[in-house]
Amino acid sequence: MKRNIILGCVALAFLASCNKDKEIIKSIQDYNAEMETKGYHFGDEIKLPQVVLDNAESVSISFGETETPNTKIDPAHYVLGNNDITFNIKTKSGKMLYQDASITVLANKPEQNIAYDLVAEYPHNPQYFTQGFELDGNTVYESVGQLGESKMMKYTLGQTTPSVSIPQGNDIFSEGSTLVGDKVYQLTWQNKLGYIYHKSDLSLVSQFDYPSEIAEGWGLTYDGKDLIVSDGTSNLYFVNPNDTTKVVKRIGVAGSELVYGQLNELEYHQGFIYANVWQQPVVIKINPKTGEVVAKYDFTKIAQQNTKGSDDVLNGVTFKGENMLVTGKNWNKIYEVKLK
Ligand SMILES: [Ca+2]
Repeated sequence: MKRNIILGCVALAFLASCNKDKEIIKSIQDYNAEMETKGYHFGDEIKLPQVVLDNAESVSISFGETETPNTKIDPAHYVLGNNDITFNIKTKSGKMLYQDASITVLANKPEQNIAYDLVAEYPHNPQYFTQGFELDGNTVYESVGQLGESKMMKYTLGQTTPSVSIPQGNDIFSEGSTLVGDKVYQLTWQNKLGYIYHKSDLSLVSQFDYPSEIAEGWGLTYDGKDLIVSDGTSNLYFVNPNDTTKVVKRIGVAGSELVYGQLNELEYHQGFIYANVWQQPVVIKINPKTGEVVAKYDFTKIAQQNTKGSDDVLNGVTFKGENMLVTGKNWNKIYEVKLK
């Protein structure tokens, strides 16, 4: 929601200054709209319109509780991706004007396009609406979604029949899953509920609640310390697996030209987070400290063989040694690629 408040514009005597206030607000709105498309980079200055500079005694920027007069895009205040801020303008006539804005910060370095060779294919049951996908040794742990069909299961890579399959209630829509030690964690889409299973036989250990700021459960992975959760936005949330009620860190994910939204299935591998973008045949490699997208893998050719509509899209990334495995919802294959 955008907000602007211009107080005291009722008396006729103030009409001229009120018109000026409206001009100031309009100039900031226009500038914001232009910059929301273009984006900023760290080190850039917010270049306030001339009408603001001419008529403001002071301008500050607030981020929730904190406030700064600094108009530089400084990592002390901004993260990559979308930042909600408010411009606070004190006019020379002593009035306060406020305008909310979303500041889009992009990475300084372009993401690398990484090529790969297809080295192997394995069968995948096309009935599986893949939501979570992880290989451990030669065992695939897969979470399957859709109401009435949701389940958590494990099977040997190369086979399609699960050795264990735990179905869920008809009101549950399963999402991402990940291994945490000898447990498996699984998210649900809108049930606001997660499950923890024993890895060995997928017997249920317990359920958990989400932190309230995670609106929906999408993808899930584990970096050895925290769970990493996607919720269909450009944000990734770090959550302690032993206390799932709080977000310990949030990053916004952006490349040099765009903020990557709709992040879905995830995989943490050797210091980086890999994510596929919903309804795009793309996997991105993300620096977990900053959210910067450092590399991109284009799976257009593989997706073209499997994607007929809007549901059967690429959704499943894991690693087999140094090679990446990818699959999708209702795909009949798992692909192993060697990254160049
Ligand atoms: Ca995965």
